Amino acid sequence: MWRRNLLSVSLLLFVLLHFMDVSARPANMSAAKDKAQENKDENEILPPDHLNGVKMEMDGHLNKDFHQEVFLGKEMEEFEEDTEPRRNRKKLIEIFTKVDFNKDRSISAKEMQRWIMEKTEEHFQEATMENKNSFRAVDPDGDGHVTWDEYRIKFLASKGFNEKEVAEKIKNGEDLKLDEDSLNSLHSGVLESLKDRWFQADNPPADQLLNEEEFLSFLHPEHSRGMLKYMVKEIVRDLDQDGDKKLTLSEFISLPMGTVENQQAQDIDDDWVRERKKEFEEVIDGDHNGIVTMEELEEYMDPMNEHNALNEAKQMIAVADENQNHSLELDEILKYSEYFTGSKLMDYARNVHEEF
Ligand SMILES: [Ca+2]
Ligand SMILES: [Ca+2]
Ligand SMILES: [Ca+2]
Ligand SMILES: [Ca+2]
Repeated sequence: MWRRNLLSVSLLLFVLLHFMDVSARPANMSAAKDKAQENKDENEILPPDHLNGVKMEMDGHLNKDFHQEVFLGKEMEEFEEDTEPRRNRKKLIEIFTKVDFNKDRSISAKEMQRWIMEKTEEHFQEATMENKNSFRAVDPDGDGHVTWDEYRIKFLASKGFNEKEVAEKIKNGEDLKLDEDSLNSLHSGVLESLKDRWFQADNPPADQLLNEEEFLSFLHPEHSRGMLKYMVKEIVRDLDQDGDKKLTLSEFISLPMGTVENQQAQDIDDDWVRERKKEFEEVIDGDHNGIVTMEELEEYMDPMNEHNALNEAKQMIAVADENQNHSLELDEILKYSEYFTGSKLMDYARNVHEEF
């Protein structure tokens, strides 16, 4: 009797401990590790989730740094690295002087719009430069063309597969399905969606080879009309729950697939929902009928859209326009330095007039 009790008690303990062990395991560990690894190995040859100067990311999240990106252009990193307020202040004053095109010491919405377009172009030039290295990485023999197989090998190698083995298999026409177990370790469907995107980037006449320019639109769809449409289609597919290829507000504010690890954090964060609701109703849904179509989303995400740039300019001015004259003066922009550059200036109020 005593023994039987002991046995059931220890069994219960075992079950309890086991259960506790499972629930105590941090769920995000492996996901976080994978992500860091991914960023390190793949950022050269894999289409990025985040595109500088584009309002939405590939995973459907709003780009929260957008206005800083289009205000700072390629100087963005300088502000991040430079923590010295005096230098940042000087740089911000320099920028102010440049944005103020007619030199009346005040930035109008038109001037800001023009500046935003210029900075957007700068991001695209940077992407073009970076693409030269990325293309070299996928085209080692330098013949200027990359096949899907060549790219697929490089991609799998960046995922930790043995490059020679994979190359051999593909060369011999062997099915990669032999590797199904390891392929399962990739996000499901990632190869298919890359392949879709690859053939989408192949400009007519389709020769199934990408040259450097086509590879640029593979990595950076934001400046090619066809690829922009493709990116929008992908985002709508991920967010659309009833399959009508349009987005309602509730579809837009629920979490996209594949971000479940952040669910808890985002549940707590009401701001996230509030911001998305505001963006949906006030900006993305152009005709304000409660439905976002692919066309509306495409217009919203197009970085070269001048109408968007003007709206953004007005929004940016409104944030700091303390004297309500619909333009920005130097003291306003210095006071709201953190909003414009991401870095705070402690002594913004002092010496504003000394510079002039
Ligand atoms: Ca001006
Ligand atoms: Ca829908
Ligand atoms: Ca609409
Ligand atoms: Ca003002």
